[in-house]
Amino acid sequence: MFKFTASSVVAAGAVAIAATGAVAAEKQPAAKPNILFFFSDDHAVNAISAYGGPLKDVAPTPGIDRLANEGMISHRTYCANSICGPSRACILTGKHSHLNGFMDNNNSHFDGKQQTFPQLLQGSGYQTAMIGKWHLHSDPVGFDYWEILPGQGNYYNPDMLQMDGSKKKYEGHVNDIVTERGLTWLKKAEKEDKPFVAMIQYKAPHRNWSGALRHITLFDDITMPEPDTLFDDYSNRSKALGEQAMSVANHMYWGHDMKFNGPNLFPKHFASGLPNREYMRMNDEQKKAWDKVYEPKNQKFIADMKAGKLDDKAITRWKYQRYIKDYLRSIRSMDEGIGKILKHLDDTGLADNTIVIYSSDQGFYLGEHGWYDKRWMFEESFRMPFLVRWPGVIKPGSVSKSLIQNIDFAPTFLELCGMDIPSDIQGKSLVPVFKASGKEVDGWRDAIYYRYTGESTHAVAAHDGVRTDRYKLMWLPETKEWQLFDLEKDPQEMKSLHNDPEYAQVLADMKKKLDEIREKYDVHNAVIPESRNQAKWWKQRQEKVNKLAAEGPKDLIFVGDSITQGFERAGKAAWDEYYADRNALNLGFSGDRTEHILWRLNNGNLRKQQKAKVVVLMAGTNNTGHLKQDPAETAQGIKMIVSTIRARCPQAKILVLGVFPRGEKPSHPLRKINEQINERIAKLADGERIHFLDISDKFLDENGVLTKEIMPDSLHPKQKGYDIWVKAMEPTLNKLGIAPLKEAAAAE
Ligand code: SGN
Ligand code: CA
Repeated sequence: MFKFTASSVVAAGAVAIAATGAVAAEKQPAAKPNILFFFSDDHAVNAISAYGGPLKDVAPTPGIDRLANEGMISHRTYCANSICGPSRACILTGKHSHLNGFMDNNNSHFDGKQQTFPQLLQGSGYQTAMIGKWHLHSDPVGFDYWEILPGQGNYYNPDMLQMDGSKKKYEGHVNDIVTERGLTWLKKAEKEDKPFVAMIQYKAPHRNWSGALRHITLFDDITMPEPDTLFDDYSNRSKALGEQAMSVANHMYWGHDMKFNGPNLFPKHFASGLPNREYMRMNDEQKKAWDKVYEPKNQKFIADMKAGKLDDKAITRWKYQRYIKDYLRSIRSMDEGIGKILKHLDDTGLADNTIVIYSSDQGFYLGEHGWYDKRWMFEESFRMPFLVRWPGVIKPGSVSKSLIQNIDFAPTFLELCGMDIPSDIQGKSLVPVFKASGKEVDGWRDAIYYRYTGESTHAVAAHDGVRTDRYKLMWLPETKEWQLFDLEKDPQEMKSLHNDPEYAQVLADMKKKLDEIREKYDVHNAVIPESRNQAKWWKQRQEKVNKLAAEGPKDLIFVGDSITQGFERAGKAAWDEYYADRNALNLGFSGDRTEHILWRLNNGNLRKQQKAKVVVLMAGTNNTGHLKQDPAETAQGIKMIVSTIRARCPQAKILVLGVFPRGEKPSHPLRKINEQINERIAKLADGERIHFLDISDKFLDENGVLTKEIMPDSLHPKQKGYDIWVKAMEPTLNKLGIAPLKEAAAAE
């Protein structure tokens, strides 16, 4: 741990205070503070007593509340994309999902090699650790130490993935284990002469909401207050609200969610199919303790149902009670764990020199709108808890209303650790907000951007939108609908005002705001994955190449558009000579722009390609040709493709080809655009995994003219063009690890 040398502390007077851990009226912040980041999964502000809320008295969270009492609570912290992996990716990168590439849980793989705050911190004199739930499909990068739950992780007797690739199984409840693993690391880190950044990330209270066994009788004799909107009928808003699959009434599993054993007896009321797998993980003794508590209640419910005592509403109410109590039970041991670690900081005198934050990846519906889960831009799931204690800087008991977003965490950590903030980070450092201790900050942001891509799980419609201090505008592309809410008059978001003539001006202003904020955050087609499945040939080709990819690892993969696909037509002879026997795969699709390639790569084209050796990429000319797209945008699309390949093919070298010249003469406007793309993407080369090669000149005569002999339509090479291409590229492929042609032949 960082001990308090004079240079580490702004004011010499603080040294003594910090070292003794004494509470002093005038604390001085350390120059190199430690950062302890507590993070959880799906914790709604309504389930934290410091936020007030209806459950504050029945289910207090004293551990977390300490941070509000001794520091600041933020009432306006929002995620950029309300699901797990995406929120975490936003936090690591300081960028919105479309620029960090992790758009959704189901299809995305996080490219850990992109710029992230832990990597930037490595080598800066900080020790970094990540312990607990990670959920980004790839291993953590940039941490000196990590130990993570695989995927979603388990509540009981969980496994944890180790840095060496092995798994370790721990007995007990996951919250207790994360706390213990966190403490163990902290105790080691304390002995080092370096400050630390530690991320201690709990699984709770994620579905299926399971408490430590010592807590499963909590709230037994209480009826939890119901939210006003438990029976929301979704009138006055888009019909998409009624089409999700996350309602307490209709989408709770008999086993998994409601904790019944045995077959679903009442299929009209309970979704069946998924048993409680957490129960199956318990040992006999744990099962016994569990059954003792759950079985009598379950049997009573079954008897009441059979006796016809419960109508539909009563059943929903019963389900809500079981749900909310289990959810709150799963929080209790986490809150205890946080309390325990905070006490450890007190006992060791570290508290004064450590900035402590509590947050969660998104909010959650606790029955509001009849729902559980998240994803929507409505307040309950859009909001994140955010509490921070910074002794000597933040006044105890501060309350902040500044608009904060999870993309702000990375730049905040960097600034707190004395690092520069790279200019492509989209979030803002929160240090001014912290220093303001609840006062308004001049020039702070006035709007937050949100974007949810849509995912099959829970069938929530894709949407994006903007929230200001008072209003929220949402756009649902599938149904082409606007939703507008006045949060001051309608905090529960029960009526969209987009058609209300009295709000016509507000609507116009908010639409403008949305346009501006999309532009500000580079939300443009080139980086937003898009399928072309509506074209039959494209869908079929997609299925065909997915099958080829799934057959097993290829050595050499070509990613691109019609120019790449042309290896199957005009370039067939060249392909046959050069690549047919070199375990190669052609992922070229005619007409594809960067956004279509992005979609494909996350939807099967690179399945099972973790061992690919070289991926050749040429893309962008259709962004130019179809849209005359700004080369900066197209280059950003190519950058996202490279990032996606890096995540999916962690061993591959990526050869980015300069986009081939198009248009006959050098002055052709589209040729110029492609040249500008190339200037930009040349910079993607990192001397390690990413390489750039521009062979444009080889296609041109001495006057820079693209002759018909090489590309008859001034865009697509004919046979001669393909010959030029493969020959010009061969030495680079060899350098990158593809055995030279002759050797390949000889090896057979
Ligand atoms: C699981 C849950 C979903 C939840 C997602 C995403 N189902 O799929 O209810 O929305 O995780 O959650 S479960 O049957 O496995 O419980 S997230 O927090 O990881 O984004
Ligand atoms: Ca989550």
